[in-house]
Amino acid sequence: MRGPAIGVAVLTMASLTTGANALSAAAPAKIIIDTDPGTDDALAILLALNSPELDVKAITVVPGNVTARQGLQNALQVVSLAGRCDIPVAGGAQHPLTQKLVTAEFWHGRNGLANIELPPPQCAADPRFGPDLIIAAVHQYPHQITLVAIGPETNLALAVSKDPSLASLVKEVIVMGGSLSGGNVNAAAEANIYGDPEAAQIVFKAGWPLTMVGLDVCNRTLLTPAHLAQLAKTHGPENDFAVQVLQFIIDLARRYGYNGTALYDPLALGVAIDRSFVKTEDMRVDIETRGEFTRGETVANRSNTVERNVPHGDRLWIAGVDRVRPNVRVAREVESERFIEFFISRIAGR
Ligand SMILES: [Ca+2]
Repeated sequence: MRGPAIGVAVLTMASLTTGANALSAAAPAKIIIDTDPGTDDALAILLALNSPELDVKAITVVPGNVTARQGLQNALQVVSLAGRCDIPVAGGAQHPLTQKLVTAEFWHGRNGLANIELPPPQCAADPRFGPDLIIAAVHQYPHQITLVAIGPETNLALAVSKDPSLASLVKEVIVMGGSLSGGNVNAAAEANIYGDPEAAQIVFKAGWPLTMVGLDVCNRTLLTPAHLAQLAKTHGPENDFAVQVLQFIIDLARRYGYNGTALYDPLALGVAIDRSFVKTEDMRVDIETRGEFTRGETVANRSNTVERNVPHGDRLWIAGVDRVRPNVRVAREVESERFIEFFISRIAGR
């Protein structure tokens, strides 16, 4: 764990030679959360706001689980609940790049927040356009910002398309999305990628350091009724809200045969806080944007090789095997119980 005492020590010699980079190693990690709130988004935001390892520079809202308008309202309500009106919260894209918006009130409640009516937000929306806010923040803090995308990747795609220099100026990008072993929307696609596959392909091909925290790994972070009972023993506005949200999604999951709910978006924030929650493997991952059955699938090359076919008479034949360069650190393992306990500890009593 990084501690404040280390930060003071670094101020002496290292800052003279390497400047901001040395400081940032000890200071809280600067992040921007791009989100479609969303029940698990709300839990992820609360985790981030209660984690001293993170310095949340902005929250940008993307349509997905709910419309852009509802999502902005929800983000403002959650940030208000946490008493953090100092954090800019901005709207962004109003729809996916090319396809129709698919919303998920079915899973998240009619308002996206488990039908819980939070008080009207105390915080006001930042008037800037989310992707522009991302661009400005990355330039203000070059090589220091981690973008954590926990919704469809429309805003990130718009930002890096408008300003390709972001690819070399962000510290890293952490995405909750995709899967190496089937989807939740259908057999192939995970919801965040399915929500805007063209945007996801731009984000996956952008050339920035990208970590994928996928569905298959998140599914192992199953917060059970026993965990919920543990969190329900403590109280506070955020704690009580989280308990209500979790109760809603656990009840919903039970109807589909699950004894608990996976902490999808919170795990992406967990990785931003402490990378050792997951183990990753470097792979070439592309997004299927066509595909009769597979639109929105994250197509991962486990061996990072492709056969090279060349013309040979009236056919092709295999002339060799080429290596492909990995573009994604794909989470493969997760210390799920440690993460769930960590999540609970950060929300408890807040
Ligand atoms: Ca989300």
